[in-house]
Amino acid sequence: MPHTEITPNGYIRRWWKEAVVYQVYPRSFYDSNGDGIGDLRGIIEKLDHIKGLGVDVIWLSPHFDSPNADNGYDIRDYRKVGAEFGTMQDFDDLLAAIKAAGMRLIIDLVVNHTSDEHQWFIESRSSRDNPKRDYYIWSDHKPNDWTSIFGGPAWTKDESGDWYLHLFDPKQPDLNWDNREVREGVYDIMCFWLDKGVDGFRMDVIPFISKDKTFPNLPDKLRAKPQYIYANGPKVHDYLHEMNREVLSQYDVMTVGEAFGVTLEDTPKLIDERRQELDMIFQFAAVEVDRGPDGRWKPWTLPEFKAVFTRQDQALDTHCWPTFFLSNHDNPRIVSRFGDDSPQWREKSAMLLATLTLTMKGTPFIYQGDEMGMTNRNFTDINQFNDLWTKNAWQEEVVSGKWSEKAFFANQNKVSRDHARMPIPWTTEGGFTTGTPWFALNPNFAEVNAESGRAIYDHYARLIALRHREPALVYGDYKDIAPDHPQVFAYRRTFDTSAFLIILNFSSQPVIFDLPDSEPVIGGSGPLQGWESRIYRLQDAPSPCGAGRGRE
Ligand code: TEU
Ligand code: CA
Repeated sequence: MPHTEITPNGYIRRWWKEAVVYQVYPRSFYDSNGDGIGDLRGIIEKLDHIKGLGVDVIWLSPHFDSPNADNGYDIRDYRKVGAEFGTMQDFDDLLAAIKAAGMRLIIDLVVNHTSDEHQWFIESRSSRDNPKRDYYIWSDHKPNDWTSIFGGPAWTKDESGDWYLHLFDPKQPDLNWDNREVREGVYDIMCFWLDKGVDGFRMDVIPFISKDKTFPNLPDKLRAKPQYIYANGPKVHDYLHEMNREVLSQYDVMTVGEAFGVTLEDTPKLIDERRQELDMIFQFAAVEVDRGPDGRWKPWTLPEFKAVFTRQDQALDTHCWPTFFLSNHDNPRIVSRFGDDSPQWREKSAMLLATLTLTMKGTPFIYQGDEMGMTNRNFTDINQFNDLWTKNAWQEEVVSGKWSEKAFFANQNKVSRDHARMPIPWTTEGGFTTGTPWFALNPNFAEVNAESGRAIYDHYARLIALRHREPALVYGDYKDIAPDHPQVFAYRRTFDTSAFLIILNFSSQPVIFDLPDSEPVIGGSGPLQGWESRIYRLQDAPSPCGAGRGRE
């Protein structure tokens, strides 16, 4: 263990706590060869765009060989680059270019399940006595009523007459982590990439890896949210600790687990650094604020949203480190969801959400396109969607007659994962590809693109630079100073000798709010205007004019 430095408020300093992460969804980032699909060379060509933001780490969504039932989250060969993304040489060149630019790279580890086309599953399903039969979870009858996160039953009957478990699509069979050979196989894959020099992993639905083999039925109250059962298998902590001991602790890397279904109460079990499992997890409470008990869209309020962060802060002590994210490839666009995507307010509210993301406690994750203020689109036809989750919902909700088409589109236009998956519009002409894009660009690309989004991009870059200069914005204590205010999100970050006050107007109306007399570090002066965000530095000792900490 290298020399450890502890902050005055008790955090062990680590590079990944101080980092800002940018997520690339390669299929939609930039197409370098005109086949319509974003690729690894495309990321190299646009690396200056990422580097210019000042981010430290790139998280690359799956770049592996995959039949793409779930856009790469169904992996056929973990040691092979997907042909549409390029070659292993392209990967090595990308990694080298990222390092040369002074950044790090983490990749997606998707090992709760494989593709059904993975060699292990091909062997496993080939016969009941195949040596790899036990690599997956088989049963000679349907053992329970578990449902797939994507809809329908979680068990599929195979040709042998046995049933296999898939918590996602039938093309994503779940691995049997109780089999030591499976775990070793996964650890080998991890070492393969770590030895190339990658700096860690984002781990897909990692709390789901351990299954309760007594297979209890879903309790009634969790029927609509089975993830809270799936995330609580009996051995998840044993396996993550083992993975840490055997693999992760041998490298200076970061891990962030996608903790779908993990409660705040259970979070420290995964990330308390004394337990040596994961470094960080993604908590879902903030992005579930606009979802009802059935997962459908519901209106949200600012006090509910703010309360998530106070609860989180109170639940985690200095042995745990949070993340902050509002979007990724599974979520709608932040400006449409938490901001205002009308032409008048899109840019300002996108900037406010950037200010929020980069001044909160927890390692911030930015999703590609948010730095240009990309929006949701208005889907009007089922054929405009790509995502299997939405297509399944169409079958279950509309084709079955349960919902009207109108209700379906009203919901999907709020929640669809496809909002985030449209290709990046680099120019007013689109500029993603010279060919036909694999998925249509958002029809607003002429107005919303990297060129027109320059002011938003520059704002991100300024904020990232500020966060890097100011330990108070990384490690500082967090306090919401107006939790009940319906329009304003205002919080302090205080640290040793420095402190900041961040004030965000989550509305298009000007607001009267008690503001410091000093000039903000970022933001305008006078009363707080619609969607305005400001950052004030608070003076330690009250200044003669009375500005600073003593005043607010
Ligand atoms: O996501 C887990 C997951 O369950 C989400 O897709 C969830 O359903 C969604 O966020 C609800 O809003 C991970 C990946 O991020 C996702 O892209 C994959 O489809 C999924 O696992 C299966 O690998
Ligand atoms: Ca391509």
